[in-house]
Amino acid sequence: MKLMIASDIHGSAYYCEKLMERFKEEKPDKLLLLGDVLYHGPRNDLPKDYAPKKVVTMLSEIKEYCLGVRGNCEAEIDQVVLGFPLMCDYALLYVNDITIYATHGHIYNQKNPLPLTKGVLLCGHTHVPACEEYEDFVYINPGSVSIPKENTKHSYMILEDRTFQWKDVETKEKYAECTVK
Ligand SMILES: [Mn+2]
Repeated sequence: MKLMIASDIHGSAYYCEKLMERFKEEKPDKLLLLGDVLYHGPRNDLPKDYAPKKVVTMLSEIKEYCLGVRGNCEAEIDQVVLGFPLMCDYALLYVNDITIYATHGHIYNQKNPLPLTKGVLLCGHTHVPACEEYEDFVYINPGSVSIPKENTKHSYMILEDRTFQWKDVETKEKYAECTVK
């Protein structure tokens, strides 16, 4: 299956719209959102075209495709307006023979992993793309759709077969990839 992965939209209607354009082109089987969907959070500047209600409208249109985990900026009311499950701290997925431990990253991360055996620990939260091998897992981060940090790109990821690709959400250009064993 083809999985699209995105994190840390933080209420940016501009970048969410770009993500929706890429979603229509990529035609993934599912879109996995790693949290921090609607609000900017007190440590971030407002992202471009900050409009959480517009983000709700866009994601609601494709809610049957959406899988989610809770970020540290999510509020309880988000579950009511978004219409797909988003309030758990982590989700386990088994995709293309890969066990994926999906979590936002503020609780469980590469320094505080879940009890993992041979899989991918997929986190957002840092807003910095990453692919790092550890003894029991590979830590992978798509970076942020709207507020990238450390001079990284406005990103999303595509998983096909066993290869994760990092792409620029505005240009669709692939700028990195990682194949897991
Ligand atoms: Mn965030």
